Amino acid sequence: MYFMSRPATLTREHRECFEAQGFVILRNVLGEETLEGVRREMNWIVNMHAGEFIEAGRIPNPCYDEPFDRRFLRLYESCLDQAPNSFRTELHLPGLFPLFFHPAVLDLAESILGPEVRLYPNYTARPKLPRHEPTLVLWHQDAGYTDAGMDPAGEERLTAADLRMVNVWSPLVPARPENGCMQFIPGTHRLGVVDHVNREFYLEIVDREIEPRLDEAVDVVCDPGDVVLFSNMLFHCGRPNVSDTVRWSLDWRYQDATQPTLRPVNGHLARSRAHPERVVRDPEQWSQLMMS
Ligand SMILES: O=C(O)CCC(=O)C(=O)O
Repeated sequence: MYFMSRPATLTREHRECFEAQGFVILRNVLGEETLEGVRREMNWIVNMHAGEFIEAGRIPNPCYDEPFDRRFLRLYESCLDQAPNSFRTELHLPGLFPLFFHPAVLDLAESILGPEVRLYPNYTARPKLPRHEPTLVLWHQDAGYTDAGMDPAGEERLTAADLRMVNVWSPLVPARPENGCMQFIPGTHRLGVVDHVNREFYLEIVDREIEPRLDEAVDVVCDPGDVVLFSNMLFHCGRPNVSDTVRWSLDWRYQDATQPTLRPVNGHLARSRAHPERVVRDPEQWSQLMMS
């Protein structure tokens, strides 16, 4: 069973599902206030883009009247090739704090990772546009993107498989096969890091690993408020968006903060018994930090 009702903490059933399948979908974890705050910030980013277009004389109006799931498409429909596929460094906005540091989500992360939890320095908002190759995330493991490195004591060589991470994915609009929901292949988190090839926009798992398993792919159908937890080793991709709306979503990661990130940046502490004074406190502090 992949789909669970709202948890207080990760129950034994959730944990067994996460461990056996590599993911678990938790329903209705985020409240409307959190979601509205995140959508407001996404609109703020879209306003920036609209402002630049107007200044350059490329569009006559900023399309304020368009609904959230269409406005970004309206702005870019005549120049899809110039549309950004994601926002990352832009996410240090106050309204993102209640999402990334959501107590219930952090409780879940803590129950998997232990008391020292960092927000890993890889958080992304995706306005996935219809028929837009750069937003079509190919079959991959997140671990495929992370180089190996040494452990904190400098004794052991680590790969992304050793990093003690949990990925989180959550949509701002209903995510369905038509608008490009994600797909997972259950159980593939146990296969180790497989070979990937470099495609134009993303890495892709090599054919010999993915093709025999495609029959087992499942659609990750979910609604705003739902939270998907998955392993950084799980085979996953986004379906093509063949609708006429934008599939807005966010993905972020937590990690056991006693582990190295294997990146040049360290992320931000979200829970800590050892150093509570270093935990990001509030939306204002978050908005003054950077992806670092
Ligand atoms: O949102 C998507 O379509 C893909 C997201 C993804 O690959 C991830 O969260 O690691």
